Amino acid sequence: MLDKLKTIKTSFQQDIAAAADLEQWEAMRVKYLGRKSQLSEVMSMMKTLSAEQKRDIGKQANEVRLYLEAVLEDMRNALEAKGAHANQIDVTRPGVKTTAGHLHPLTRVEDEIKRIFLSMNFSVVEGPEVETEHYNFDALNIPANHPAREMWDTFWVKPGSKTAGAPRNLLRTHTSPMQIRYMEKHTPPFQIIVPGRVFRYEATDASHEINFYQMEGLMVGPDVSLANFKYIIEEFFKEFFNDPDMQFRFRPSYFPFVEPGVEVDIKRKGDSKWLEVMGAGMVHRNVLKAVGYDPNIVQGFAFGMGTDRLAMLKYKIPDIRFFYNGDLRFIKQFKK
Ligand code: YSA
Repeated sequence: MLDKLKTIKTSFQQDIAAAADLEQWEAMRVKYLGRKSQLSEVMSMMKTLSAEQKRDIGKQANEVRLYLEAVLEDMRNALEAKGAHANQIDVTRPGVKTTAGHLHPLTRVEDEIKRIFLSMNFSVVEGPEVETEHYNFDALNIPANHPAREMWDTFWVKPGSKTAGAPRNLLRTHTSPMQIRYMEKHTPPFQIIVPGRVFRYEATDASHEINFYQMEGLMVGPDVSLANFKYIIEEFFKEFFNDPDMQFRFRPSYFPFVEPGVEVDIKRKGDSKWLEVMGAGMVHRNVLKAVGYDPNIVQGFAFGMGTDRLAMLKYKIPDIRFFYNGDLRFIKQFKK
């Protein structure tokens, strides 16, 4: 037992030199003075000894205990004085530069579009990404089996109900369904834009994604005309591309929910060819009637543009897939 007491003391002396903070100090205290320590083992064996041995070994064991306690106490005071708490901040160390995140280029472009339309008194509204067939197609004057449905390759959502005739759901193929949802609940005059994510079941390439963003616009009121549309949209693009002298071309086009329908092309300073930037038109009489408006009293224009395509033009990005592949080397270029 005397040998054991000696070993405890030697091993303590070696160990204690390594205690650099209060956490390690506590581990040391438990190891040498805790209930399961070797010293406590020696103490509990005392009762097996004769009275004489007890006196002798008991005295030595007590001395070792007092020694351990004294050294530990000194050590603790020293560590506390140094402020060496395990979690303590060392204020003398040099600071670490924090890296702040930043907005994705598509978010920046969407924000910029919103800013311009808000300045023209438009409101921003949003709608669901999972839509019903009714809002995405039927209410927009695109009944089932209409060939125009081919314009929007669709991701259908598995039906939750097997009931025949239950409404079918889909991932919205454009932001136009929000025109209907908004008109059903509001009375003209109003002007809104609808930013949002849309989905199409089509092959991807440098200018096509299956998931991309659109910005819808709708203005309805008495005497709203195509001339109003032309003015607003020209103001918008001039500001968006910061090019007051850009040229515009309005070509006839077809969308079932407008009549007439137009396609807008722009040519900016330095562009060698016309760039197609949006589909638009005067809201079709059938659509106005379906939401309970009288088309002889109110008219409206609507438009839809691809946010990704505008971002590509603004920042000269050759491939839409860069926006989505999560490569930080690309994204970090858009830090302001
Ligand atoms: C037309 C008339 C209105 O009164 C209102 C809205 C519209 C737009 C219509 N809802 C629509 O979706 N037309 S579109 O199929 O031609 O798409 C509009 C824009 O989305 C395109 O001009 C293009 O910029 C973008 N787009 C279409 N498919 C895309 C895409 N962007 C990326 N990937 C795709 N796969």
